[in-house]
Amino acid sequence: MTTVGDEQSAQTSPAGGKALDVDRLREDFPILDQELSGQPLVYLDTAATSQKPRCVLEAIACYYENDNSNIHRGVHTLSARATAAYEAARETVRSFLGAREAAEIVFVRGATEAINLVAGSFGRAKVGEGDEIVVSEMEHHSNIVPWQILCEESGARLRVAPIDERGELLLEELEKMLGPRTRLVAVAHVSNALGTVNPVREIARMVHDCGAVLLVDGAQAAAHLALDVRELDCDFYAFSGHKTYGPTGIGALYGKSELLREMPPWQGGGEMVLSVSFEETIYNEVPHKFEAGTPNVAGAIGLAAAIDYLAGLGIESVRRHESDLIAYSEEALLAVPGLSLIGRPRDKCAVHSFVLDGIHPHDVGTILDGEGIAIRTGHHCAQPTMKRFGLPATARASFGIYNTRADIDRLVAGLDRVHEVMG
Ligand code: C6P
Repeated sequence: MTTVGDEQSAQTSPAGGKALDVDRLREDFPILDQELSGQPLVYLDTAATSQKPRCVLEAIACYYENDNSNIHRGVHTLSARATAAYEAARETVRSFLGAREAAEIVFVRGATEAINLVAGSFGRAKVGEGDEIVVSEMEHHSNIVPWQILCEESGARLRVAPIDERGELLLEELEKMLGPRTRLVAVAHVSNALGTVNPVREIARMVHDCGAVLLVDGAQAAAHLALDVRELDCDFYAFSGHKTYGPTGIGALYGKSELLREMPPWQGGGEMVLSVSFEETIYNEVPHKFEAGTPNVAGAIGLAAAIDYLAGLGIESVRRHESDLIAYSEEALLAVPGLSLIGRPRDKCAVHSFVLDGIHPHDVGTILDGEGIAIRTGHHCAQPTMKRFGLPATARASFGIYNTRADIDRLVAGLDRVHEVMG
């Protein structure tokens, strides 16, 4: 047994919340009630995408069965109902993120599109030759490549704040990089490859002290942590619905209203305009200015249903349950011969990345699949993070509200099977 990083991982414990009735809530997820390879499914890939509770599936079906229409356009009743449901979903997201106004919530396809929107709009308007964008070494490709494209086009420079062996951001190194040339800092709230929870509030203070803005990639945080963008004091916050028990193809970008109002449009089309002539086009108000074309109405309604579902469970209870899973699985995994956990951050959320001595992660994933256990293997779209740890890939088990200690026991038994098969 070896560990990468410091000996002790000081898992922060949640403030409270009552215990989740996981056996009961699993009944809300029809997909979990099936066998794979003759074994009950154990789903440990929520970081890639979460499963969807029945209320989300029903909300989407109900919309298509009763209200389906284009929005903000028709005068007819169905259009009015669809518009009201879509805008109500925006209000649900506003409240979920703790934003001041619904106008600060832009519906997008997901975290990737949200970040590209900021790079393409804020970046195009505010970033020029000699300016600097700072990201961290633990970012997902979605929070690297849009900034690389922006830098190529603008002549700005991309700088990378390093992480340590635990998988924690070196805050003093980050602070040293910030200066008058810094325009924007983009960091994950939670790393998808390491599970690290970044101290966003502290980072925001540093970033604002140098006059730059902070974008937080919340793709891996939104389903797991209590969020309050005003308390975090970030300027932009991005997340995906499908990792938050909602459908694919929908997510949201929060942006402080003064920034969104100043930013130029990103994509052009219907809905983002008030009037168009060949001489002059007048753009719509935020957030509609950033929602060109017919949006994913059903997706927004499904996302709102997912957020209501999570809120009904209580995010403190979710955090409490998942912290227990992280602590229980950490101990269990470290007892597996030849297993190394990659990253031992003191504040970890819902993810364990690991490698087994002498066994390729893909073999681990394939053999576990044969045992009915779904994990993710590969570089997790975080190749620079893998490089930092000198690895091409890891195996990753990630947790959600429906996972149990019994799932982790099955994972550990599955890893014994991996050893048997691989000799
Ligand atoms: N990570 C994973 O298995 P989209 O694809 O737009 O919904 O999310 C992109 C994204 C952005 N940031 C982070 C931190 C992420 O984890 C992801 C998606 C998945 O880890 C798929 S690669």
